[in-house]
Amino acid sequence: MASASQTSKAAAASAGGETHQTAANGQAKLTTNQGVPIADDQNQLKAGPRGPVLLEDFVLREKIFHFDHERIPERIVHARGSAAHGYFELYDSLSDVTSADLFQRKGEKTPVFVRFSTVAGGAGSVDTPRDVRGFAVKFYTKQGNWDLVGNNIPVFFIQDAIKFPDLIHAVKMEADRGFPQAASAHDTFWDFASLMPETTHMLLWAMSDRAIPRSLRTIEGFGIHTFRLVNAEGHSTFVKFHWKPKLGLQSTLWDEAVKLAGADPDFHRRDLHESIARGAFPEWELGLQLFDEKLANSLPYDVLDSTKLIPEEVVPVKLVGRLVLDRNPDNFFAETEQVAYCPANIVPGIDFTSDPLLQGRLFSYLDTQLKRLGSPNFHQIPINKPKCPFASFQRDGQMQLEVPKGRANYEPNSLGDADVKEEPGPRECPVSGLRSFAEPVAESKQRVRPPSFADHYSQARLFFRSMLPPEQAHIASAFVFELSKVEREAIRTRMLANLRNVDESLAKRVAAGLSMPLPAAAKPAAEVKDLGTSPKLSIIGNMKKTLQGRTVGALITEGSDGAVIKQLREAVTQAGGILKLVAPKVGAVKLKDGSEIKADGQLAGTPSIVFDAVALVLSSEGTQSLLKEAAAVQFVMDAFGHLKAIGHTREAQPLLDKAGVEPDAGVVSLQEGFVQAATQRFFEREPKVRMLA
Ligand code: HDE
Repeated sequence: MASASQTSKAAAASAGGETHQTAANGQAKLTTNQGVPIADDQNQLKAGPRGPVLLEDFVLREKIFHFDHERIPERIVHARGSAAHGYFELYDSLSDVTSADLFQRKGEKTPVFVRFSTVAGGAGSVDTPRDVRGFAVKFYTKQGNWDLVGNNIPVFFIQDAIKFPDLIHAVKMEADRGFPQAASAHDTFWDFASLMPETTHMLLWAMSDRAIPRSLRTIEGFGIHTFRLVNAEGHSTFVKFHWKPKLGLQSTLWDEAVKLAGADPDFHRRDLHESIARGAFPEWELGLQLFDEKLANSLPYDVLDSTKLIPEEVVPVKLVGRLVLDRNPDNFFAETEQVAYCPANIVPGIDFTSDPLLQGRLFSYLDTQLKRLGSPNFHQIPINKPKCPFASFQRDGQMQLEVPKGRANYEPNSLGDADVKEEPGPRECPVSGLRSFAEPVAESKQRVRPPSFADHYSQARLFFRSMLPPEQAHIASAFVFELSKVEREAIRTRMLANLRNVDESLAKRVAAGLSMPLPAAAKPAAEVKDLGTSPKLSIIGNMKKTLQGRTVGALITEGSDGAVIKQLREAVTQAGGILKLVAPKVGAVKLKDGSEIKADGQLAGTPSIVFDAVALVLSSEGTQSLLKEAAAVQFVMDAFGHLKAIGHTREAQPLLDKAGVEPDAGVVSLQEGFVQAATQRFFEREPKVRMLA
C-alpha cells in the first residue's frame, strides 16, 4: 500500500489534481501484462493535454481490452453460488465395500472445494428464493478428483435427462418477458409441472421449508442417484450419499425469506463467509445408505428412479466421515466461478448405475464446461486441477498451460527403448486403474420409460404424511402462494387434480386457499400406495435446540443498561451464539452509566429478519423514542411473526404492545430463560399471526 504521504506528494505534483499512488522501494510495480512498468495509470496518452487520444496507447488498450472480456457465460443452472475450501476426514476404513483411496485409512483427510448454489436465478440474483440448493463437493483424492454433485433435496423433478432442458426452460424467466427472476411462481413452471406427474414428489419438497433454508450451514445434501461402491474384489454395493449438517436443519418462514431478499440479498453467502472467517467452521457428516441388489428388488419403487428416495427407516444412514469448511476462497472468480464440477468425475472404487437421469448428466457437465470456460484445458485451472500427479497424451488446445517435453504424444510407442532412450510418457495401470463394474446389460435398444417408474404419487404422499402439522401447513400455503401467481386457471385445476392423488386433505386445503372447486383426481399411471411415514424427513422434528452458530440481535438505544448488555453477551457467547447490537445510530450509543458503545448495525438497515432471536435492551425513555420509529416496531413485529424468541427488559413493554406481541413461551424477560428460549422457534405461535392454508 502506498503511504498517505506518497499519495499526496504525487497528487500535488499533478497539474490536473488527480490522485497518483507510486510504488515505494521494494513495493510491487504496476506493469502491463507484458511486464512493462507503467508510469501513469490515471491518464490516457493524448495529443496535448486537452487533445484526442492516440491509438498507439497500448497501455490503455490492453487495460480496456481485458476489462471488456472479464465475464464468462454464467452457468445455465446453479449460476448463483458460494463456495469454500475444506477437508473430508474419514472415521473408519471402508475397504470392505470400496477400494476408493480416500475411504481406505481411518483419519485420512482429503482436501475439498464445496460450492452451494440456487438453481433458477442468475448469478446476481438473491440468496433466499424458494428453490433447490446445489451442494457440490470436489474431493481432491490421491487417485484423482471425485465430484459428488448433489442437491439439498434427495429426489429430483424428472426421471429422464431428456426432459431437463424443458424443466429448466419452464422454471426460468418466461421467454417473452424476461421475468420472474429466481421464482417458480409463474405459469410456465406450473404448466410443465402439472403436465408431468413425475414432478409431484419433488414439488412437495420444493413447497416445503427445505427450499427456504436459514443458512447453507443448516442444509442437508444428497447425491440423489443410486451409485455403486466397488471393493478390491470387484464386488458392488449400491449406495446413496447423504450430508448431515452438524448444526441440524433450519429453515426460514416464507415471509422471512421474502423479506430477507430485500434486507440482505447475500444473506447466505455472507453467513458462510463470516462463519468461516470467525473460525466457526461449517461441518457435515457424510452418510451412506448401503444396500444390495436383493434389497433393491424388494422395494416398491425402482432405485434407478431419481424421483424416489429410500427412507432412512428402511435403509439406515451409516455416518462415515466429516466435512469441514475452514477456508474462504481467495478470489471469487478464480475459484467459485471457475470451478467445474462433473458427476462423471469418479475414482476407482466408485461407479455409476443406469439411472437415466444420472446417465444424461454424465454427458452434460463436461459439455457445458467447455462452453463456459472456453477451452478443453479447463482442468488445468488451479481450482480444477487434481492435487495428485496426472499425465496423458492429450495435447494442445486453447489456453494450454503445460509444456509437454519430447516426442511422445501417442501410445503405444517405443520411444523409451534402449536404442532411442527418450521419455516414453505415461502407461496404463491395470491393477490400480479405473475399471467399470461389469454390470450385465443384454437388451434391445428402446426409447421407453420402464413400468417400474410409473408410480408418481406414493412417495409424495409418504413425504407429506411424514411432516409435522406446521410443516404440512407451510406446504399447503406454498402451493396456494405459487398457484395464486399462476394466471391460467386450467393450470391450477390440473395441479389440484394431481394433488388429490397425494393426499385428499392437502388438495382440499390448497383448493380452499385458492377458493377454487376441487376437480376430479387425475388418473394415476400406477396405483397409489400407502408407504407409511418417515419421521426422519421432518425438519422441525429434527431441529437442534441450540444457539450454536446462531445470532441474537439486541436492540439498544440511548440510556440502555450496559450491565444487561454485558450479561447478555456473556450468556449468548457461552451458549455458542453471537450477539450483535442494533441501534438507531451506529457510531456511539450513550448508555445509562454515561459510557459509550458502538453498534453493529443501524436500525433501518438491520431488521430482525437477519437474526435468529432478538433482545430488546431498552430503558423507558429509549422505548418511548422508538415508539415513533416504524423500523423499531417492525423489528419486533417481524421477530414475533417469524416465531422467534423475544427477550426484553420490563421497560420495553410499550414497544411490544405497539408491535402487537402477545405473551407466550417465546416472549420472555431477559433475565429469565431468554438464552434457552433463543435456541428455538415457536411454531405454536403461528396460527395467532398468520392464516395458513
Ligand atoms: Fe445439474 N447441471 N443437471 N443437477 N447441477 C449443472 O453444470 C444437468 C441435476 C447440480 O456448483 C450444469 O457446471 C442435467 C441433478 C449442481 O458448479 C449443467 C441434469 C442434480 C450444479 C447441469 C441435471 C444436479 C449443477 C450447469 C438432468 C442433483 C452446480 C453448470 C439430467 C443431484 C455445480 C454446470 C456447481 C450444474 C446439467 C440434474 C446438481 C448444465 C442435464 C439431479 C449442484 O451441466
